[in-house]
Amino acid sequence: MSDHKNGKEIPSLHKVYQDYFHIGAAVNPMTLNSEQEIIKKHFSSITAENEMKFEALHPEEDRFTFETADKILSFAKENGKSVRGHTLVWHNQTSDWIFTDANRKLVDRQTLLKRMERHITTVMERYKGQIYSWDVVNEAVTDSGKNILRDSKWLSIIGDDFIDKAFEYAHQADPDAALFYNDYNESNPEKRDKIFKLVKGLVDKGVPIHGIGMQAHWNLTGPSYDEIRKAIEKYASLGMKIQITEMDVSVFNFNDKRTHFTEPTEEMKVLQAERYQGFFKLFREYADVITSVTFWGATDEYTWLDNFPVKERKNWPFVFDVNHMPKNSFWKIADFN
Ligand code: HAH
Repeated sequence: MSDHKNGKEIPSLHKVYQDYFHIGAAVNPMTLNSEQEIIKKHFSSITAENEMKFEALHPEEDRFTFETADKILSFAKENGKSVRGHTLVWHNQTSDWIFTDANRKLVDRQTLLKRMERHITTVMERYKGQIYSWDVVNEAVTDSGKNILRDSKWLSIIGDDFIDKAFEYAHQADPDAALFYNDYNESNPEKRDKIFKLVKGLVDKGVPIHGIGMQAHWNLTGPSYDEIRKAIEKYASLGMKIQITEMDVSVFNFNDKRTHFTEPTEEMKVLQAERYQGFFKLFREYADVITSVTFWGATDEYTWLDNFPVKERKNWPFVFDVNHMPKNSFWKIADFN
């Protein structure tokens, strides 16, 4: 990997931002190998893309599987990287055993609370002191309708306070970890107001919550800078820290079904660079409340968006290209003075 591009030295992105916030990347065992040089040079924080999710760590009631997550933590330690934890309570990628008994019937509230507590406590105590912030609850708010909370087994079995309990157990397990509520479509005005109401309710009840994770799965046309700014300001008005937790800037609109592109068009590249410039300008303005900005990957060689929401639609959402070279999107956020 060369450190120069056309005679220009490539600065380390996290060093450029050291007086502002962490620059993070989601990693997995494959990218920790294939994209290792980029991860080491440009990111001060890492998050396991899938390896700390419920189903990865706790496939059966009495069996925890920490090996892969442990390796990610060792990489972080050896390379001086901070770690964000993702995620403890979620409706996806969660083993079904937690909701059911031996006869495959749904368990009662007390049983599920006990199981939730054991999961949170075991995981957080194992990594105590090594993880600066945790996504305690992920994506509990619904996108449509007037309800605030999404229909899920956590909600139907425990009730609205499953969120309060998750934060209480988490705070008990590691009182020094910053505890986050994390969600997507976080800048959409309707969903933003629901997230705001939910978190305000928690804060008013004295639930130990410290921040809101804005996933930031954005694209070339939305959300607007104005919507993002309003979301940051509303969330921060609750005294919450903000982390940008899963940033990627898709070159497609969500439902664009075109799968034939083998590389991004010039227009996509130009627009993406402009968008990255605008987003990071905004983040720098709010550096007093934003404590980290994590991309949901590192280079365009691999992204979950290659298969979501449209299968086999290659995407190029990051600031490093498929060959790990800095894109114009990189220079727009690295060279801002
Ligand atoms: C996220 N959901 C999850 O938090 C993360 O764990 C996963 O690896 C990828 C994305 C985002 C999401 C979305 O943007 C739209 C619909 C459903 C889920």
